[in-house]
Amino acid sequence: MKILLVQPFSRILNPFVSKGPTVPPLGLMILGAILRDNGYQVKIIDTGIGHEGFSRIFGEFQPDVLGVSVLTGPMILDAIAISKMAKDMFGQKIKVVWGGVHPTLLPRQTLKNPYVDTIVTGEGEYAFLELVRAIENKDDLSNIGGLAFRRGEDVVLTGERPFIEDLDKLPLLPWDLIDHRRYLKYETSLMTSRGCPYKCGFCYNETVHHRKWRRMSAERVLREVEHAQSYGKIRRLKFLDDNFTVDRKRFLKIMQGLPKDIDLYVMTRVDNIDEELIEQVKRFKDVQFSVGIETGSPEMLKKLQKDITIEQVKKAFELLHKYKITSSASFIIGLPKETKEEVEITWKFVNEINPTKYICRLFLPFAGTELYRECVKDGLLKPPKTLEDWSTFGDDSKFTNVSCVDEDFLASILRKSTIKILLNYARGLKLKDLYDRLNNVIDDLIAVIKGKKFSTYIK
Ligand code: B12
Repeated sequence: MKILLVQPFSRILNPFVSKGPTVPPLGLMILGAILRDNGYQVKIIDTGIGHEGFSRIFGEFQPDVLGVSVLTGPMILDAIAISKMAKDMFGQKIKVVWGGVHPTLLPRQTLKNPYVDTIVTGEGEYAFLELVRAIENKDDLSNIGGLAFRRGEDVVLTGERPFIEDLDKLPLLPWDLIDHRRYLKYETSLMTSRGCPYKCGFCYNETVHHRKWRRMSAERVLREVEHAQSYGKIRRLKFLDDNFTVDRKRFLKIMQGLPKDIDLYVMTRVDNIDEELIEQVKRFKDVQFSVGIETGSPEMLKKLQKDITIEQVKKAFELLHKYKITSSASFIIGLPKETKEEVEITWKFVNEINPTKYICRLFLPFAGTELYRECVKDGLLKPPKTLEDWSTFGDDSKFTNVSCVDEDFLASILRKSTIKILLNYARGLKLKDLYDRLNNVIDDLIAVIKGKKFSTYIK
């Protein structure tokens, strides 16, 4: 059996972040490793780094199963197009399986799409292996937990599977299954825990992970780092965990075991930042702490259930500035019922805490979040009726405004933000990086002209 795993194209582009750092399709890589260890032939295509045409890939590889990873937003359209192409070429011979956050949250609506046969909800590792085996042996799917599929006019949901408790048992990332040089050249992204104990109103975590935080042990994380390093020297290590510092002892152990001649990127919370934490990271070449602040308004902060205060934010940023740690702060504007004054408070607060890097996004009421339910209940949002309707999420030209602020004002703040972000970015850019990145784009263009690649874009 041959399985083709695809990361669809996300049209959310930032031309100035360049073609450099690219996030590897970590979910698909782990699925690929498990399938391969169990004797299946696997190919992974990440449309984010460009690829040959799908008709050629399908024609040459002749997959029996197509697995597609889908988030809410524009990538839905690409996921549908790839699935349709597979069905057009192979008919019912190919089984199309979707997984990832979006189909996990909305399996029934997703299955209304005729090109999707089965959905794996939640963690995919063992559910997908069991599904592939069942497809191979033409077994009934209803005994496999974590699936959704059509039976006649009905949709069958086989129920949630228990979480994978021991993440240490997962295989090491199979960098050889992807063009690892493209991913490891600038930074090495890893995910060493799942879930988050907090309950932020805009996050999917409560619904999908039930606020249960599970982690790899420090030893296992260090083995993963060493494994990645065997593919080439690590320049920057980026931990994509929703919150990397939940377990302080684990964090300190990992920091002590890492090579010191690297840059480090960690996502954390302001209430986790103190002198002890900073002491552990000072020895690295460059350290970036990324935190979600979301708003400068104390009322909004409460509404978001972030469980942090404006004072904690200020204190954390004082420390980060004192120790010259690179900080990255993200904010959201256009929150449900947010007023113009509250948006202005946020903008002022950004300038007050003055993070090194900064992201400002428009609020999107994602399914499976507390604020989504609230927006629907309060009549601020009509629930999107089709799978395609969700593809507009993240497309700034079609945003749904659930705030009390007019769209022009929100757009003006976003424009001001973008200028600030770009100026900060340009300030931090090293000449060598610029050269590397331009080089990459030129390589890509030559490949496209020679017909070796289907698409190129600057990310
Ligand atoms: C890296 C990342 C990205 C990458 C790509 C991620 C990817 N490979 O899919 C990029 C930068 C493109 C991205 C974009 C966006 N992202 Co993002 N991203 C992440 C991040 C930080 C890590 C993803 C990851 O690698 N996880 C680790 C792996 C192991 O988990 P996984 O991918 O979920 O895969 C597991 C299961 O889902 C399942 N599975 C996944 N795919 C498949 C496929 C098959 C066939 C099967 C069987 C199973 C399966 O099995 C895997 C193993 O258990 C997550 C946060 C997080 N904690 O996950 C946010 C997250 C996924 N992103 C999110 C959001 C909001 C976005 C954006 C909308 C943000 C924006 N406005 O710009 C865009 C959407 C773009 C679009 N739709 O076009 C939300 C999800 C919201 C949603 N409802 O989909 C998350 C959860 C962050 C959050 N806490 O809110 N993102």
